[in-house]
Amino acid sequence: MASETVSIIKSIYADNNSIAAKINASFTARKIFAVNVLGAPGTGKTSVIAGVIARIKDRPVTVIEGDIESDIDTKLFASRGVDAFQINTHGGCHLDAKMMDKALAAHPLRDNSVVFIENVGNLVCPAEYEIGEHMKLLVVSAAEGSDKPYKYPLAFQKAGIIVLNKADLKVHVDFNDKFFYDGVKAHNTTAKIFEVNAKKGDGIDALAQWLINVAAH
Ligand SMILES: Nc1nc2c(ncn2[C@@H]2O[C@H](COP(=O)(O)OP(=O)(O)O)[C@@H](O)[C@H]2O)c(=O)[nH]1
Ligand SMILES: [Mg+2]
Repeated sequence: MASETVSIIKSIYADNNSIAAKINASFTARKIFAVNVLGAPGTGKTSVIAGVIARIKDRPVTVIEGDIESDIDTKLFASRGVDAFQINTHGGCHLDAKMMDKALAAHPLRDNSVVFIENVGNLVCPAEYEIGEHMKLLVVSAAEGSDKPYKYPLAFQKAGIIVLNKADLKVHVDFNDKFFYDGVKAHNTTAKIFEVNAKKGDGIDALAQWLINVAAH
């Protein structure tokens, strides 16, 4: 029984990954750079995306919003003139490659664009599913505490870039920098790490510039 369960889970990931690889190849061929934005609810994913895309001047930008229900963040971006569309999972705790494939057929992206996909707010499942992205951007916030790298290792392992948001709240929540950074390093020694206050914009210039450079290569 246990071995059957393992093989079914393996096959779910294999099916997902083959669709994700197809999406990724199509993005790459069309010079579309895709960032999968992960993080728990309320860490500031939308705020970080908004700050970064305001600084991308020379390429088209699209934001894809993944939520269990609602289109609040999509409406926010659309109201600012950003090309944005919604994927609702209706209970699912993450986006998967099939959902992306279907959504992209209904809403084709522009060549040479940069696309930010805000995944469902959750620090667990979204890290397990490739959705065609070139890079995972993990948003964690000081308000969540410094122990998250130890408790949710996969999201930290898979991130190409880690944004520690709500840096302004560190002093109020006894955030332990050493404990946090030791935990990150234990799982990921290559990810670029930025500390920001997405609400005020502190640190967003450097983050956006780094992403713009990576997206250009
Ligand atoms: N103090 C503070 N609040 C922030 C910061 N970034 C976002 N917020 C607030 O945190 C809440 C959730 O942000 P949001 O971007 O919607 O998070 P999401 O659910 O991860 O997309 C909002 O009320 C934001 O104004 C920050 O750097 N500092
Ligand atoms: Mg959001």
